[in-house]
Amino acid sequence: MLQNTGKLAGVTLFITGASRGIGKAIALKAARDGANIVIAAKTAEAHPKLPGTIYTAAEEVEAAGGKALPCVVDIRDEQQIGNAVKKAVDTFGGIDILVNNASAISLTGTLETPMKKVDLMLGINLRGTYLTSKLVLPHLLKSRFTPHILNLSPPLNLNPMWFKNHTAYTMAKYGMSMCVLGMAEEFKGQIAVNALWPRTAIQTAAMDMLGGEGVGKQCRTADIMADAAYAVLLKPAAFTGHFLIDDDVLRAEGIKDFDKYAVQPGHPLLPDFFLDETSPEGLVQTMEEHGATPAFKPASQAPASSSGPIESTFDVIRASINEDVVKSTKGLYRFDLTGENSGVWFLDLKSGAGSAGAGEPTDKADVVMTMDSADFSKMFAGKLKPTLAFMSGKLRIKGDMTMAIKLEKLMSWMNKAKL
Ligand SMILES: *[C@@H]1O[C@H](CO)[C@@H](O)[C@H](O)[C@H]1NC(C)=O
Ligand SMILES: CC(=O)N[C@H]1CO[C@H](CO)[C@@H](O)[C@@H]1O
Repeated sequence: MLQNTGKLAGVTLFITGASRGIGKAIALKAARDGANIVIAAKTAEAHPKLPGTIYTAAEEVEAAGGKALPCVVDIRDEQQIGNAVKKAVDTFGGIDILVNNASAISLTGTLETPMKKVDLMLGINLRGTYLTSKLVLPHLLKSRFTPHILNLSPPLNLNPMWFKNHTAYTMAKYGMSMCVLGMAEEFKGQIAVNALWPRTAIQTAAMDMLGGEGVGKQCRTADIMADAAYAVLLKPAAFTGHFLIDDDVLRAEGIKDFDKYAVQPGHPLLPDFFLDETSPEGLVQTMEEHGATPAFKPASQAPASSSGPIESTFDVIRASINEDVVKSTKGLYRFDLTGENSGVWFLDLKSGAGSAGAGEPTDKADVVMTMDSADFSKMFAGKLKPTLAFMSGKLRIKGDMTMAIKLEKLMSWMNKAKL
């Protein structure tokens, strides 16, 4: 756990959605330093299933050592936010930090999401964040401390997999992230504007309600977000425009033991939305599992897999080329392979003793052949006639046709040589 430093003593934080969960955890962490907390949230009366109101949160803030100002605010209402901002400034003399946490969620498809829900999500997440920022900004610009805006929103990941099942929610949440993108530049040198998002699901009352029984042990506690937010809020104004992940932030602070944040240490954790794996192969696999179409396959970027079926076909090709073949061909070939072993390969029968392998040819190819990688292997193994492949549309040829015909001769010669 990250130690408190006392550095937020006397600093005023305006936190939306602070009556429960992550927002409240951030409030309590700052309160332990002796910060002033404006709890701007909708809940004045306890929800039967979701305990906690702005008043119970205020009591907890005071008990932790902070000063609290609970304000009933619907962040869709300009007047109500304006009043809360004024009250905060009257009470604490200014506002130094804005945490935009308030958020609505409906993980439903386009046809299943009533416009009322769409408006709610866009109204709270996107518009509410923009509006609260707009009204708090003039006070941040006057802050005597290092002013910050911290939005609880994800990195702007345009992988369609994160849109497909819930386009409206993703658009609304990304609206918060776009506020970071824009305002970080707009207020560069004056205000630090960043986004923070959890790596894993976080246990909150709302999560228990959404996820049902058993989801809790796959979560980390809201403390990890509170500690990460605290670390970010102590950074200088130059630390801006970042899309941060909670455990990355804490690792950079020297935290090594993340079990302390787990609801059930050792239990596998549920990854949060919007975060992709770092390996391109893993990413393509995950996308396909989720029914999304990868815009590219990693093999077409880095086709150098040295053990695949295409590589072994090229081993055979390399073994059959020599100066004589080059002299009689004088052509540069490019193969754009699709399907399972997609990638770009070249066959240089133009210079020296010839060469072949993965990647783009060094010069402009005389002929480009596009086909499925499996058909390519079959063709070079003599199991699919190039002419037939071409006629049936399995093989597309662009460029010099005579070169393509020469290649057919080379192939039949290769296969005879093998026998
Ligand atoms: C989208 O929904 C499908 C079907 O319910 C599910 O299998 C998949 O995991 C979901 N993907 C994401 C990214 O939520
Ligand atoms: C009360 C509230 O809206 N809390 C939100 C704080 O931020 C997290 C992360 O976006 C949301 O899951 C909570 O709903």
